[in-house]
Amino acid sequence: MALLPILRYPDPRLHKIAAPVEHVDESVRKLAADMAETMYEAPGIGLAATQVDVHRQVIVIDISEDKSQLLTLINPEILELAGEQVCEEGCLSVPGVYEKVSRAERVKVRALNLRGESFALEAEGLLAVCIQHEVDHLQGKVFVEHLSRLKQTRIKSRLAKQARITA
Ligand code: GNR
Ligand code: NI
Repeated sequence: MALLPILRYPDPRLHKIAAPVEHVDESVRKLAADMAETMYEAPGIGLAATQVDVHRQVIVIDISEDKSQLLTLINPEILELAGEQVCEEGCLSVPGVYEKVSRAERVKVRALNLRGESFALEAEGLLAVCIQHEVDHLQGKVFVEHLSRLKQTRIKSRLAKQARITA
């Protein structure tokens, strides 16, 4: 296993669109394992391959307290969205920024697991938020793009300033 470096907003590579995985092979299982290790170490509750500069449709999620509920979604497809909730979101690619985002309350998603088998999952609450946040990443969208232009500009300048300080 290996820890992978996480891209930081506003890196343009965060806007690349991930390609579907054609075969769930050892390279995909290795990627998912490395992503899970990276997510747990961060720590975060989700990670999309886009964030580690791999533009393939792979997501890992674990919203449990004790790291016991690892979910891997390959080629996720959102089948249904229902209701609305507002959740304060953060992102490992936008460190230190937490903002309220409105999303669907419930989501039904179909994906492949690590054995290449198709499964469907219905989620609500935080898990539903996390799935939508990660699927956005695979489509090149960072959560701040749900915010006003003004907030996006402020966040960009704050992160650029931070990057100058830490450089
Ligand atoms: O760790 C994370 N926490 C989080 C909190 C609220 C809504 C979404 C998230 S996902 C985030 C990890 C991450 O950046 N995934 O892409
Ligand atoms: Ni994120």
